[in-house]
Amino acid sequence: MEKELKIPFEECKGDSVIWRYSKNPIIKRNPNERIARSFNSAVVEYNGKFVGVFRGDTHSTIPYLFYGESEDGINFIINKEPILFYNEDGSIHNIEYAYDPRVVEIDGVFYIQWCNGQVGAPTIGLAKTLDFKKYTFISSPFLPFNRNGVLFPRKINGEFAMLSRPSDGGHTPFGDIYISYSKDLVYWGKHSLVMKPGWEWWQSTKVGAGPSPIETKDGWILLYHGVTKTCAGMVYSIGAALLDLNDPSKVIARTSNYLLTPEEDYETTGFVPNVCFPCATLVDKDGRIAIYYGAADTYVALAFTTVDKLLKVLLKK
Ligand code: BMA
Repeated sequence: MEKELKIPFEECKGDSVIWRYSKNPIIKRNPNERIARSFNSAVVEYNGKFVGVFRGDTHSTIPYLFYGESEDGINFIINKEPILFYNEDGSIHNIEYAYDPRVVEIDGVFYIQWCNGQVGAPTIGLAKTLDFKKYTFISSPFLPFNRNGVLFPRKINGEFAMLSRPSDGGHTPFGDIYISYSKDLVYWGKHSLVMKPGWEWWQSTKVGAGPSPIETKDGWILLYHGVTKTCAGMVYSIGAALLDLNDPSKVIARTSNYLLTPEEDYETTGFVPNVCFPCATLVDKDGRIAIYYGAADTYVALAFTTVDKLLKVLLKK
């Protein structure tokens, strides 16, 4: 019998909707000899442990994905060798670069989605694992350029559903969140718009899906990053939206205020200043949520919220 895991959680001392872990960041610079900076990473519960697929920017500055594990969801040991992905025919799938992973379990299979370099052009890579030892590459669901591929944690009306952000070559910021469906995880279609950048300055340049959406009776809660352009570069904040359970292209509500914006030193200072980039959540049976987010493209940090608080702010209860 698997032991029941206690997700990392600290109670809120004020009235924030999302609040930070008091001992942030949880992964500091140079977490091992191979990785200079780990950030924008995904953590799930597996086999009585917390396991993660971590973005690791190496000394060549090329990012790859690395496996890591932890007993408490806070202190992680990250492998020095990147994850190898195998094609169905047993050959190794060539990884040019890989970043911003998300991991979600659907019916006992763990799916990894990440931004995958293909001849220099990023698009979404999709792979699966049953045990975090052997990883099978499934498909490239979308044409380049695309980022922030995020699978829903269950099929919707009998089909897998994935959010993503088609974009241009990266020269001009552009970013709307779309949803696409697939019966087999290989062929994707029925694409439709979910949300565009918002009117408010913090989310007016682009938006991108964060962790896999959280199912509630009122809809899917989607944490997302909202980006603004300033004279000193872009600023990445965290907001939330509520999507219809049966048709998540329908946005029931979204926050007009950011819920977390770069304020602490580890968010405002680093390789890329002013970035809070959520990639994973753990949710317990009482609706407590641990959010793993990348800070300043340098650290992994942790923040907390609850399903009730998010629904309250979204539904203005
Ligand atoms: C985006 C992605 C993220 C990164 C962010 C800020 O375009 O590349 O990985 O955190 O920029 O640099």
